[in-house]
Amino acid sequence: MRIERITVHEARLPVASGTYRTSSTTVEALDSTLVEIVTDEGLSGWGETCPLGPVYQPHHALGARAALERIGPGLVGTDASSARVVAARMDALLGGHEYAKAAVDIAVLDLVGQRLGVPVSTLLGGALVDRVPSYYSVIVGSAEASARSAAQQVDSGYRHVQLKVAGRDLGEDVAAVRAVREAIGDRARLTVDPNRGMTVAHAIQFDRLTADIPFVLEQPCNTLEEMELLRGRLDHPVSLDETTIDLNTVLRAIGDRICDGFSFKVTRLGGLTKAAVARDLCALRSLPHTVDDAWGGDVIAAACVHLAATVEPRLLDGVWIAQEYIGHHYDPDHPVVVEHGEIAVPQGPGLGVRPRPERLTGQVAVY
Ligand code: 0XW
Ligand code: MG
Repeated sequence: MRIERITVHEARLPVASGTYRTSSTTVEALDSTLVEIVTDEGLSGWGETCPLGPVYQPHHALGARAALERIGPGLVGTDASSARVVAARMDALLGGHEYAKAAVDIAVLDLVGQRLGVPVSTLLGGALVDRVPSYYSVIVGSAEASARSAAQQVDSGYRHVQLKVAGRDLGEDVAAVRAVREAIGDRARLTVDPNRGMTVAHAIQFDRLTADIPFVLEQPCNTLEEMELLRGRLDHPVSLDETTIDLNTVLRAIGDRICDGFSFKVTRLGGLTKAAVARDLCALRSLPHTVDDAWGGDVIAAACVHLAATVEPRLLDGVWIAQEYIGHHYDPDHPVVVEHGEIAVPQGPGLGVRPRPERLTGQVAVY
């Protein structure tokens, strides 16, 4: 099964509610990059990578496309029956740029699954469940707005809420956390995510001022070194998101006991093949983690859900997908959706979703 053609597509994904806001960035529309790999046997596999704008992390849409321009022509003719073979070829063509290579890795697993007639979750070790829990991300806002949104989502079935904070007065963050806790009580677990927006001193003060409220504090500070300074000084458990830039950092964070869990982004780690290694490292130390991506449509959502289905349920902290904020599907016949706080694992071979090209914005390149 050789790669005959690679088409790079783009999809403009407006935020249905208007804006998505974290401490560091506000976005109104996302620019997603999709990779379609066609083989000499006539199969086509899909992958997707969609950074949350250019500021959330050091990845951006045009960077992904530039990397694919460098890699794409050299992949034509490569054996697509092994993600490892394709990964080695990509590394020989371009160093780094894992978030772009991730889209190719996902597309190759989609192809292999279709060829073998099995879902991608089977290639990743096998699904343990047929539905995975999701969580709702409440954007930075006033205490009242945050509490209203959190309560609404818990009423609709979510059992885990992530509250975005930071980038403003500490008192406002404390008020928002208190209001959300009052609104949802014990009906849902709470994660509070400053998205790197706190200093070490702020994080310690914030932790003390909210010590009576149970939540996980996700990535309060900017660097791994700052996160390391928090070790042993907080009451709340801590998870890492943005600083887990690669598998080596995950290994270091686990070995150095910097965190109690992770919020993983599949494309940041380099795709499903590498994210599955992160899953296994976490299992060794019973560390809970999410399986998410920064943004994107049905393709990356399906990829996350397939991997999440293979995670020991007690360690799966949820699967965030952008669907709630998009209101658009590439594959209206097999949309990946949250229902009552859960997502069904796509059935059928491969990823189980087939984007309709007319539902994307256009073709960027053909190799
Ligand atoms: C909630 N997310 C998974 C979606 C946005 O990309 C931000 C991210 C996070 O946890 O930082
Ligand atoms: Mg986060």
